[in-house]
Amino acid sequence: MALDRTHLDHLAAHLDAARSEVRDVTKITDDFPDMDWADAYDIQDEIRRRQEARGLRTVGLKAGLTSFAKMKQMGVNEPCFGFVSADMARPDGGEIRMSELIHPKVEAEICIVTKAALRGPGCHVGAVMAAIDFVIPAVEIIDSRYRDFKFDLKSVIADNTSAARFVIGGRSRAVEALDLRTLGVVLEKNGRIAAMAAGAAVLGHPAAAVAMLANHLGRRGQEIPAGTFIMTGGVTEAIAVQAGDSINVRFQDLGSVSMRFVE
Ligand code: 0L1
Ligand code: MG
Repeated sequence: MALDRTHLDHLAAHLDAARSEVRDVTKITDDFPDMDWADAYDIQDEIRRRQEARGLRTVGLKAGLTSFAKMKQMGVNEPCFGFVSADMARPDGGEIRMSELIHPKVEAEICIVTKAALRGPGCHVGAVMAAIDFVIPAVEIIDSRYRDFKFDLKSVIADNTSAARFVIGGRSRAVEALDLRTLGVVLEKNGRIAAMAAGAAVLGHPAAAVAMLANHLGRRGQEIPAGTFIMTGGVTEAIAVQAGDSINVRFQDLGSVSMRFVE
């Protein structure tokens, strides 16, 4: 750990305020170049603690930067992990207010809910498959607090991996009824196909993202509890949206998730 408690608290307050005041900031490693990976996750944990203390309920975990298209888009080569809270959830087919966000982008995500705890190290795809209660589709709306999405991985992790909104829709299915690798996803923006991919775009298998999350938490002395909602990461690159845009994502065997962006 390179930063002391005072700096960690200061940076958590800084990013937390940027989120609630809907304003962008420069990446925090500009001022704290020595910040290490543990610091980045400690800042994220402190943001989570502050939000929970204000009554915001954490309702799930997320993996980000798990598809090769997304890593390429952002110029990074490893995933990151964060959390989602109840205030970020919006209904399927509903409206997302642009005035509450800085510069949102959408990501189509295959999500799971666990029925057993997962703990690393050594967690693998097989253990994850045995622990999946059901699979459900969602769209994540990311909104980096960093100006023009200019950041490095440590800054993004501290900023709770750009988490902002999410919409769960479609229908849930038992994992045995699906092939998560060949599960096709088509993302339409204003009625036109903007991106498409299959589940294997996520680290070869979406369950691999969950195993990486369990192993990451294991290194921090934590686990994924039973009953956890987990977003495995966008299958394609993220797609920028503006007021007036409609998004509809079709997930093979899982139905559709849609939303409209309004002023
Ligand atoms: O969910 C994600 O993949 C977000 C990762 C953070 C980087 C970004 O803002 O694109
Ligand atoms: Mg995502």
